[in-house]
Amino acid sequence: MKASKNLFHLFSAIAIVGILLIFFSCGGGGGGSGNGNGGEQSTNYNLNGLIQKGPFTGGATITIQELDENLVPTGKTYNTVINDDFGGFSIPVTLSHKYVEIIATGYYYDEVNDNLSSSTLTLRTISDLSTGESVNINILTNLARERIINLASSVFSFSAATHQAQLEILAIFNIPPWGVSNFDKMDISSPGDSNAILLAISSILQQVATSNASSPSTIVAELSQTLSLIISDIGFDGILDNQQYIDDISMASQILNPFKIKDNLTNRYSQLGQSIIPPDVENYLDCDRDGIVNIDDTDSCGFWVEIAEITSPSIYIRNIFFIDNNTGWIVGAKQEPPATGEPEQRILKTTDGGYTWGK
Ligand SMILES: [Ca+2]
Ligand SMILES: [Ca+2]
Repeated sequence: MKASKNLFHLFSAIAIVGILLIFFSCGGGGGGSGNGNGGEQSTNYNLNGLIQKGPFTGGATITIQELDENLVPTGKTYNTVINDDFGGFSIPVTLSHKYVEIIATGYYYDEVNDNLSSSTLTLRTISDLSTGESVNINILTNLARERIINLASSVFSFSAATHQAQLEILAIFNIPPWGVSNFDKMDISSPGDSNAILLAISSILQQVATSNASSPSTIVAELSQTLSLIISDIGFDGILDNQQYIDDISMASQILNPFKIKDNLTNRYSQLGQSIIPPDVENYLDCDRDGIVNIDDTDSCGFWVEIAEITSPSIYIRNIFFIDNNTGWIVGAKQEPPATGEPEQRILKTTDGGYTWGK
């Protein structure tokens, strides 16, 4: 497979150099908004986005608070509700500053347990509308919010604080940060690596809550408590130190069934009349708990991962077996069985885990 353990260490080293560069290049703090200090110039936004643990259901409430350059609420707020079961919202707002905090409270579809949450969950984001009017609120934006505020209150600009908080949170889940979108642009109902990362972390924390809950009715309370504890642990040092939660996260990452999660999500959206391709959550779990997520690991942990359709040589598969992660055979026929007689047989072999097949 690709990448390796060493690659992540390289990522970490480069990331630290990158952070230092940002740190030294933006000494003045603040963030340099186009609105400036006096900031009375108003801008109209068509603010929209998705609220997702799993998708929030209709009736969820959303509060938008304008924040000033120091991320302090100005007192200007807007309220709206979600009208569908996809977690979507859209509201025109007029703001004098580009920073907002969005707070959403509601029931959600639980993609791990395939049911609606038994009570409401509150998720937040702190976002910069100059990066776009679409702002998604999810478990990652919720984890990052307080850390961003703490970093931005020191010498970090808002964008550097956001970047740093995101690196730290991904590191808790052993996820290399390269090419990852801003948390508030991720969407569990679309394909892509960043979306897969969101779905993996959402599902892991849902599983932690499920495992720790004394009954199904307390899963959401358990999830809220888990989120609060992680937020306060990483608030000032960016590192999760609570060993119990480190172990719980690792265990959840192992026991989750990623294909059931994808099926659950696909079926849920299908029941609501929407066809989706869920992201490949299996890539960002760690099924053997060695600290390397599956996409970068050489272990397959006994489950199959779809990598490519075999188009050449053509084969009608009858059986497939592997003796290790890389070496396997397909037994089949050159074409679909004819109505009478036997089709011509074919055996193909792979030595690279199924990426290429030959005779
Ligand atoms: Ca800590
Ligand atoms: Ca692993």
